[in-house]
Amino acid sequence: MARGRYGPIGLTCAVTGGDVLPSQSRAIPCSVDAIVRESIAAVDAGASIVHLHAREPDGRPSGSAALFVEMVQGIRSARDTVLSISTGGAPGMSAEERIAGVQAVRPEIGTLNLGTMNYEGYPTKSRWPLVNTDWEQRILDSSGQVVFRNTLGMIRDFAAEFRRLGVTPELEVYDVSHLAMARFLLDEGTLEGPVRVQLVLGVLGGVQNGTEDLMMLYQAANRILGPDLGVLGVASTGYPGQFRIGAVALGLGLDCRVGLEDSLRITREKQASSNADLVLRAVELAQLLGRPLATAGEVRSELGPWWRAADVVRTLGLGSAMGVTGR
Ligand code: KMH
Ligand code: ZN
Repeated sequence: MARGRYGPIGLTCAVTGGDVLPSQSRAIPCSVDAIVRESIAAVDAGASIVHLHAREPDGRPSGSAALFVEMVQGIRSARDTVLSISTGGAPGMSAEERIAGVQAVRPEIGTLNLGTMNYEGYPTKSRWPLVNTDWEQRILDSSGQVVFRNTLGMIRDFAAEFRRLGVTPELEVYDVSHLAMARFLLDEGTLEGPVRVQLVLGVLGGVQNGTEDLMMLYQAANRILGPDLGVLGVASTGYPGQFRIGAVALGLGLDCRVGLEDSLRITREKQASSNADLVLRAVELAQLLGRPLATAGEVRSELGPWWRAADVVRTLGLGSAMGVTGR
């Protein structure tokens, strides 16, 4: 479902991720304070949604519930923004670690990845031969062996937690097969429509990040999900993919995502100095194409049925999790 070609855009900023390595860019925020600062700056630059992963202070990807709570407290106490918490985590994390953030903070949105796949940045090792730490070196050395594990059992378990907590799943679609999985999950009742979907382009293991790839997935999403398709957004990796695909998505009336999780460059020659740098470019594109930026309230009004059901609890003041009482 497009909101209309002049409708407000829900712009997500993916501020840190679990795949990019701190040695690749000094701009990647790792400590709680840095992630909070970058998130606030991204919101001030125009992002309606902040997508979070957690990292230990040295930058190592983490599934620590405590870190998610600290980050969310810092962001929520400073700005009214919609939060999306990753359950993709990073390669090698257990299912328990991956769902911990969503359980701890009950965000508006949590990511739900729909299939086991290869998952690599494009030949990272040859592009970034030098890293500063042993843990980053181990990640580079594991290139070629990475499996992003999302079994049907895991997907059902995560979805059940989302339903219980009143969190809207954002379905991460890296290929057409994930739309078939979404259809299956809707038909068996694991998911309820209309679903929020993010097309993810340019991960090695999924589709490439060409405009044709976007149009192929866009058409397939509409065909396979039909009236069950709710808000549709796009994330694309690398430069210029992030902006090129973002521009097409904006033209189609879709949401889009930028941020250092997906791309470290602001131009071919220059690294982004912050997440806000990337958000400001996306805002320029939105302005050129006549799309206003969605407020947090507008994004919340389009969240899925589980969020709306939990809203009754929130309105009655019965919620106790941070995400419920924290706004
Ligand atoms: N790293 C992105 C390409 C998640 O966090 O669950 C996909 C992503 C998924 O953001
Ligand atoms: Zn992510």
